[in-house]
Amino acid sequence: MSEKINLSLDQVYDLALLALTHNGMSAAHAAAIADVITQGQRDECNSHGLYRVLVCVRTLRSGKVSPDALPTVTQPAPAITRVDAHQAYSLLAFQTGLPSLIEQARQQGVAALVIRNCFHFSALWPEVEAIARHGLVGLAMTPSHAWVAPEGGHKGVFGTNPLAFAWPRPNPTEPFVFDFATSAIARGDIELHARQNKPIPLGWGVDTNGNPTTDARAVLEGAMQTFGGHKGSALAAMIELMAAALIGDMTSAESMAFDQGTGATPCHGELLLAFDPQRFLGDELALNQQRAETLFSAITDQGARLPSQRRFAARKRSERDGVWVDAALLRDIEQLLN
Ligand code: NDP
Ligand code: PYC
Repeated sequence: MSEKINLSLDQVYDLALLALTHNGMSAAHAAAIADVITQGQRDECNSHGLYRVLVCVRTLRSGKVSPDALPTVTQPAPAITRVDAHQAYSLLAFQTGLPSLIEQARQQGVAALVIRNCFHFSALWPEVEAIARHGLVGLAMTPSHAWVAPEGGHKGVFGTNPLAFAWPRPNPTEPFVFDFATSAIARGDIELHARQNKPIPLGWGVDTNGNPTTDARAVLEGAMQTFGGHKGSALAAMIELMAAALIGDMTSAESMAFDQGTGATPCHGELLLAFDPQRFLGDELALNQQRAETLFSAITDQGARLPSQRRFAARKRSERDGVWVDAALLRDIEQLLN
């Protein structure tokens, strides 16, 4: 077992913030990023927690990302809010566009938030959870880099293309949330296996010759596989269409070409949708919320778990006890402060 060190959530946030600002990021961007990194570490989503500080600083040092550009908002159609991140990270752009997304969804019933020209590293559940906290249903998707082969192929075409969904539930219950890559696993998880010299399960990817392998580094050089074969492959293609072609931003292949091998965070767009149940249902809202609760009970009453149940349990534990962070990762982050 690798050595672990206990940190409070405030310590996680402060470390992320310091590493980012020390490497030239503006206070506003660093705060937005440190907040989401802390949420990832808190919910024990290690591939999108403190590990991402390394990637963000590598991206800052590559000179590709703007450390301080402020997002600007336009409204190309009544239900569409567009935020241009101007080649900075996505999270400040999301924070900037969220109030308009919520307001438009309340007015029109359905609304979209389009984020363009952003460097994007983060898990999507913090964003759909933020939408659900306003009583709205949220859906989010984004491309990444063309690391994932289509079903039946062996060369990267798709990104790891996550899809996230949140359904608000009556307080004090947490929303129903799922958030998964359309690859068999997030690339970050394969990178963590490679860092720790651990084998990966078959089915996560193939080597450069297209052969299945349990060697994490061979998959990082070869191609990742989709989850659920042709089904994940089709969903990954949909995300390239919806969150790249439809919003006028880069596909995963284009983002990878733009990177020029620097290993920076992928640069592309993101699409978020919000639906207002009150607008869909009017005075039938309570009845239909109850029908949703019946569905959730049918899952949990037989011993199955809801997606995000593990994460919400981890959140409670971390808020009480702090988080256990890999000591080697902490050493690598501390190196970034020199
Ligand atoms: P996982 O396979 O770990 O989990 C996917 C989802 O399935 C989670 O909501 C999880 O809930 C749920 N789940 C897992 N096991 C069960 C189960 N037995 N029963 C019910 N639900 C279950 O995620 P991925 O590796 O695919 O993705 C990890 C993260 O990486 C995501 O947050 C994603 O947004 C992020 N990512 C970001 C990218 C980007 O470009 N920005 C690219 C790719 C991924 P729980 O969390 O509670 O286990
Ligand atoms: O883990 O696949 C991933 C990923 C790509 C971009 C950010 N996270």
